[in-house]
Amino acid sequence: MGVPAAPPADVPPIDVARAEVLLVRLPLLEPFVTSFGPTASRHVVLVRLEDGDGRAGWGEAAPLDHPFYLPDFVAGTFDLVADWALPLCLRADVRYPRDAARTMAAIRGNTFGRTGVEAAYWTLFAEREGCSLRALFGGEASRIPVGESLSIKPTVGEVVEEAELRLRQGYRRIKLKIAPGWDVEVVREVRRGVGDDVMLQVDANAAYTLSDADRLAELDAFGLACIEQPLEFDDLLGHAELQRRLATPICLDESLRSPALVRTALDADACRNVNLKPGRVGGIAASLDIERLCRERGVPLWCGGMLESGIGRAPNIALCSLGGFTDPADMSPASVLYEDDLIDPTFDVEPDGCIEVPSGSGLGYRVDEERVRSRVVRWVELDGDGTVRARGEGKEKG
Ligand code: OSB
Ligand code: MG
Repeated sequence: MGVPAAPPADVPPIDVARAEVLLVRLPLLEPFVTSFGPTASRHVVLVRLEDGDGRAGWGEAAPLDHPFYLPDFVAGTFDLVADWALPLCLRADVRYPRDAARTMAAIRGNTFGRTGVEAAYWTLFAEREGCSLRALFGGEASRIPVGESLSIKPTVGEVVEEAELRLRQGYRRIKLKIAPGWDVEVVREVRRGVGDDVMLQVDANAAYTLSDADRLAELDAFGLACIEQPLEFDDLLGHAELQRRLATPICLDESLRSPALVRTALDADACRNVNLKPGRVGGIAASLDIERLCRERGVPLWCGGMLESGIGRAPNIALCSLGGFTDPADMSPASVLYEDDLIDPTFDVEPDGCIEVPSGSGLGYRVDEERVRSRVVRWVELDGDGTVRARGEGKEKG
């Protein structure tokens, strides 16, 4: 159906009675290693909105714990959400999800925090309407293809082994993390191991400079779907210059932090492939705008991941059901990354490399509230008008 900019008069507004912001620890099975270093500790910020009838809407803000991917980091995001983004929405008496995005547009940057709040409004609205996020976003596919993003490992052999394992499990695409000194050889060995027919791509997480252009051009020999974010996060013109020297399409991740930046990057030919993470581009309404832009221009588009829990992945999976998402998503299930998930049951990859898009109302998954509360390290509770009711640390919140 898709939500019009202003909902029809007969759709009752959301009325938030109570809100919580929870900083929650997620137990990673092993550190996730990229060119910016290991991510060994993982927390996310959860937003829980409750209406007067006791219905809940959940959202997740998932920057990393540290500021080495982008400026956003999880402790700062907790304060941003609890002290600014959520009170702004509650005081403005936001009544529809798109109004939440518009209200928070007053906040500069801090895209991950704003998205967590916006997602909670979308899921509460869907829950109240008894419809799925997929229906709300206007998506169609009932299943979506997924790929996996492979951490940097002690040896090339271990990367080849994991790539082969994931392909046996059905994954449709392999993405290798690269860094100077961990690039051409790894790609050569993985390509040799998996064969020419497998969709393969690399992600540099901004580890190179233009002076590495010749080295990066050596990757043209391996039939990669794209080279993701080779240069600095704020260097669109550098990427345009590099694209002129590469046959492989450049994909941007870190650089694309709003719909306007996606448009600018495409106009400048700074990328020919788009990684969309709702938290990075400024939210769900922003994601819907970018999906339309890429579909109209015929630009390959796929959903990236931020090691989210199932609560964070849920709206991403629903977005992927829209026609503009052409390539497999970085949406591997929690079983690959974590001891357990915050949703129960969690989703899994089926033998053909797809995950099912939920058709149930609201988030589409059951949140394991007991597990969530056992992992809370910091929390704030607010009234429906944005007044702080209580705040505390860890176990008090049982
Ligand atoms: O660059 O795409 C990235 C995880 C954290 C931060 C940045 C990135 C990633 C991934 C993981 O590649 C993808 C996933 O969530 O499974
Ligand atoms: Mg990336």
